[in-house]
Amino acid sequence: MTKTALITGITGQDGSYLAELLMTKGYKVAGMVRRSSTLNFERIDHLQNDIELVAGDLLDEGALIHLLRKVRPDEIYNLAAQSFVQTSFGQPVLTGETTALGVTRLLDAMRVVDPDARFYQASSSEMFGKVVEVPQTEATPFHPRSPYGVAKVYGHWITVNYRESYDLHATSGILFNHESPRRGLEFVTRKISHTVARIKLGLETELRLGDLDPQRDWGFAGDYVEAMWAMLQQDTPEDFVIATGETHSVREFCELAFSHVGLEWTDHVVQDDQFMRPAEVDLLIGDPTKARERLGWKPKTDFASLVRMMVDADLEDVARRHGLDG
Ligand code: NDP
Ligand code: GDR
Repeated sequence: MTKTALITGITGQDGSYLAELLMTKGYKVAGMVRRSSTLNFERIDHLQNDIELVAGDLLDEGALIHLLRKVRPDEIYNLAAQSFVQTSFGQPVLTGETTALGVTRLLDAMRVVDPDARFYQASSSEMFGKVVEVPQTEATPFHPRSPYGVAKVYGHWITVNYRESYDLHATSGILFNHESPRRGLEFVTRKISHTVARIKLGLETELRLGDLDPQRDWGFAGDYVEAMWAMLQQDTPEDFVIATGETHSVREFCELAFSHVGLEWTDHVVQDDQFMRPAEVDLLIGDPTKARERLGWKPKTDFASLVRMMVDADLEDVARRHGLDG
């Protein structure tokens, strides 16, 4: 029988990769989209004939109830969020409404309409924040360092709570940073790959960044959506850390991205206080042992391949947009 999946956040980076994956597995895919004055379907343009787009917003529980009655999904992937850490310092209440309470609204709608569906919550390594152990596992205590991280901790625990209180098949995937050519331009990896391409093509000379020391466990988004799906195929819902088990600094990402196009990063990178955060997360490195043992999941794309993939994609894209030779 064909399964139906509902993806919130389908217009985002992960939503587009997950929709592609589920379609190759024969799912009927519905994606929740919120109203905007201009269309922002760039990442899912190529899928639009094959997926159903339904209107809704994590801020409106009534709309979520109607939406679930209409779609009747077997699996719900809650990827929607205000996901940019820096913005969460400037818009902490909106971030809480969407990224924290939004999870309760959707879980509650599922409890009312579709208690037998399976639910995935997009939790984050930002919950570990000021880390209390290295590497971080499913058992590591949380110490978030931003309103975004705090909101994700709420989303994580409300998912656990609905699982325990109402016996829902609700899973929280604690995913470490994952990137791709579809990453939003304000996140540091894509900001670097995109600006490196513009510098290489003569459209720009400098790259302004904040702190270069933070270290992240960076993987490829295409690999990570496979883990989301695998988690919902488990008979018993549980939480999993998804990571590569390697960490690299922002500085290392710069070095590799510039050297890939034959440039020296120190000639172009300028530090700029406006990109510094009131509280920083210095070091993240995940231990994906449980995911490997229980889900059979492991990342396929290493750090250097990820950096090259992103720079090459931006070189091609920027050249095409400007009518230049890539
Ligand atoms: P993006 O920022 O690329 O996408 C976020 C999505 O959420 C967009 O589709 C956006 O819609 C939607 N959205 C925002 N607010 C609302 C709202 N009020 N109602 C409905 N939809 C809304 O995020 P990613 O794809 O990178 O991440 C997916 C999820 O995983 C997020 O929850 C993120 O916090 C989490 N996460 C991401 C990690 C990463 O490294 N990428 C790591 C760990 C967790 P619109 O296009 O209209 O703005
Ligand atoms: P992060 O991603 O905060 O880890 O959250 P981001 O790419 O924004 O920052 C990574 C690190 O780079 C430092 N940095 C800069 N960051 C940005 N965006 N711009 C800069 O100019 C810059 N200079 C240095 C940051 O301070 C930080 O240390 C991402 C999001 O996808 C979250 O939604 C997700 O939950 C986590 O990853 C895991």
